[in-house]
Amino acid sequence: PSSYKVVVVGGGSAGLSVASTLAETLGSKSVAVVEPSDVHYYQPLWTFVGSGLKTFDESKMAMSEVMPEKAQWIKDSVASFNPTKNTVVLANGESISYDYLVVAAGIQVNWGKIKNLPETLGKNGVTSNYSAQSVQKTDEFIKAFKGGNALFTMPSTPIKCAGAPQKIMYLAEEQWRKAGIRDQTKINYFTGLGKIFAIDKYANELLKICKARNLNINYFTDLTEIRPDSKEAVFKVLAGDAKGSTLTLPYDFLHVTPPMGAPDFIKASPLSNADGWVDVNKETLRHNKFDNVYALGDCSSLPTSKTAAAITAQSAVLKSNLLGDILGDKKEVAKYDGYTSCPLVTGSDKLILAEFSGYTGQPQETFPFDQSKERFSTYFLTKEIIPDIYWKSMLKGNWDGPAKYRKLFGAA
Ligand code: FAD
Ligand code: UQ1
Repeated sequence: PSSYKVVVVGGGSAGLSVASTLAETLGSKSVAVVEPSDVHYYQPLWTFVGSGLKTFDESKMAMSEVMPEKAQWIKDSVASFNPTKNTVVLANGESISYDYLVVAAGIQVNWGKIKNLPETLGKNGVTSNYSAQSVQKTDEFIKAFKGGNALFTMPSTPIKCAGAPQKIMYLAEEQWRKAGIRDQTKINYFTGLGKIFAIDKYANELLKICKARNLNINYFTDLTEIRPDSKEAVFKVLAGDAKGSTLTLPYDFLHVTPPMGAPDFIKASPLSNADGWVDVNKETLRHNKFDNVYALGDCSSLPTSKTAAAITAQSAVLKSNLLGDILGDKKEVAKYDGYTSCPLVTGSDKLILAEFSGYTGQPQETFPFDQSKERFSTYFLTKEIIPDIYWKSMLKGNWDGPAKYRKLFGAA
């Protein structure tokens, strides 16, 4: 019978940034990480990989390399939770017990919800940056494109990195312009939502870019089907006069962002809220029903935009509160303010660095300049510096996000 002080479910961005500190503080054999994958991916790099600006290899590391030395890696997936018994059951049937549980299993990408997507992905111009299997195909298909209809989609469901569906459009458009085929190319963006970005400060700048580069935005439209034989994409209209009708468009290039949602095994468990996410307090990250359970990252109910950047702030709060429970010191309760960030790459040398609270909708920018303007400095930061911070500091539990720099630069 295996038993641990803390069991962490998931060895992704969130799980490892928490497990590192806990294992270091609580010592060997105290912390287990349940993670089935052999590989850990730095998914934020996939926008760059999909446009040929970084290699796929730079986005991955063997799980054995990034797993905290003092944590016990249980190489399996969690099948179910028994929070009243303080146990999790693994896919192999074994039960693991814990004093404290941290759930960090990420979001589930529902490829099968688009008719014919699983079988067409990576073939004949259909691709997605949202999978390790197809992200390199994006680069291949952008470079092989000879003009025609290019479509980029964003679903109406919550997704991870809400900017990624459009970042790849800006990078593709630039390549086609440079290749001299922009005149023969029509670019359409289809979003299931009514805005291009949730925060107006950044949405306004993005809309100017779309207008200047002749990128056509279609709102309230969800991709539902791909017809590979006729090379057509079918959309459902979600609002307006045509609500309920379908739109069918031919494509020569199609970048799909599939619908996503809470992982099924969480949805089916007593830990989930009505929408399937792990039901935690939005400030303390503690479960609303089970006091010894915490969650963070993409699988949590935290009502902010799902990014690795958000996890930098969440992990600091979670660790402070959980270590307070375990070590019994009566510190002040740490509170998460909804911080998140989306580095909106708009070309191969420029970027809009959105940083804001998902709780207030207010910008929370680190630097003393207007980050809604396209800049090379923030592009360089995102492409060359933040990946290093991720591998060397965040995964080791030593990066709490940029809040202290924001204060240093004089922001509130
Ligand atoms: P993940 O990192 O996805 O990790 C979840 C882990 O849980 C995985 O290792 C998985 O194997 C494991 N797991 C799943 N099921 C089980 C189970 N049953 N049992 C045990 N383990 C399980 N974020 C940014 O901040 N900036 C960006 O620029 C950015 N760009 C992005 C671009 C793309 C194309 C994509 C795909 C994502 C991007 N993100 C970006 C989002 C970022 O990658 C995620 O928000 C972040 O990885 C979430 O961390 P997580 O730990 O919650 O989930
Ligand atoms: C960040 O800290 C982070 O995690 C390492 C990201 O994930 C990829 C980000 O995208 C961003 C923008 C940050 C914020 C960091 C700075 C220096 C603004």
